[in-house]
Amino acid sequence: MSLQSSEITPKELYFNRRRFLGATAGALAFGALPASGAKVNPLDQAGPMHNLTGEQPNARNMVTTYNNFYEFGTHHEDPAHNAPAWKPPANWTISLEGEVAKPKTLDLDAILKLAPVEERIYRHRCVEAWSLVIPWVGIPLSALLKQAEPTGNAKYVAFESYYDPHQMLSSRAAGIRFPYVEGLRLNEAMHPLTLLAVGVYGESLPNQNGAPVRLVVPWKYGFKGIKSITRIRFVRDQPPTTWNVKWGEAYGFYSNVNPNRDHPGWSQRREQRLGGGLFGQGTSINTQMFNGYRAQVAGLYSGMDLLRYY
Ligand SMILES: Nc1nc2c(c(=O)[nH]1)N[C@H]1C(S)=C(S)[C@@H](COP(=O)(O)O)O[C@H]1N2
Ligand SMILES: [Mo]
Repeated sequence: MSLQSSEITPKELYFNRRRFLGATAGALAFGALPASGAKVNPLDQAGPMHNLTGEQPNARNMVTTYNNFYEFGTHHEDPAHNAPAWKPPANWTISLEGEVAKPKTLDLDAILKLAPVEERIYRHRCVEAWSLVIPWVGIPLSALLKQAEPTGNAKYVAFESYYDPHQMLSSRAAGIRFPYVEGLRLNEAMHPLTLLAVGVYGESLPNQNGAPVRLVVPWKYGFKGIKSITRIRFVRDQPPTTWNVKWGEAYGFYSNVNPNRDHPGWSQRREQRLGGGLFGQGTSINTQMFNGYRAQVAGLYSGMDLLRYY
């Protein structure tokens, strides 16, 4: 299937410093090479931006200061205060393990060469019923997963975040188990909308948004978008996931955005789209099935009772 891009957003809608369509990428397209020895930032070569929402992205300031990253605090403002001091290991790698023909460990440079780096604007619907519109930069996760050549036994993909107890909260203080883990069914992980993000707003990910590399699954609640990934395992059985272990009735394995399946504590029918309004409190809007990506992803769940497999 191909991605339905509702439009290519005019660059002024996004940021006046969206360099790639203007300076850098244009120059590269016309054959001008960077000065010899200069390292080209793959983010500078991102192709045209695809807006998969038809909506205008939130202001950068909102997306980088209103976060969930329990390793750096349990309040929305905490990660922007605490995460910037964190020094991720210099040579970040992701290992591919488990039910694969070719287990391997790749560093970020290698990962960014696997597919053209893209910019995609997605809706981001947190399970807490707020939402944002975010311009990510990354590659399809499938490009990375294929490298390991998953065997026929690989039915699910399990992800693990980096965890350093000396620089991050304890599990006890955060109230969830660390390292943070997440999981997808293999065909969800291979879906072309599933993004391995390395940037946002045309720049590398700020620590609070999951530096240097995180998952974005736009038709699922935000907590499926595991941050600061170091390890990916292909497995036979549905893997444990952090929020499901914490409270299964509230946080299902699938966690597809579904206005018909309430959280035990609140309705999921509507969401607060943050950013607008007199005080930046946003506006209340209807939540869409699969967060508005029904046409692209409903086929993954045909025949499944989505109130049972929530
Ligand atoms: N490792 C880790 N990943 C995580 C979380 C977390 O606490 N730890 N929070 C999740 C939740 S609940 C959401 S809504 C998104 C938030 O991403 P953002 O801060 O970039 O908007 O990250 C998800 N990924
Ligand atoms: Mo969330």
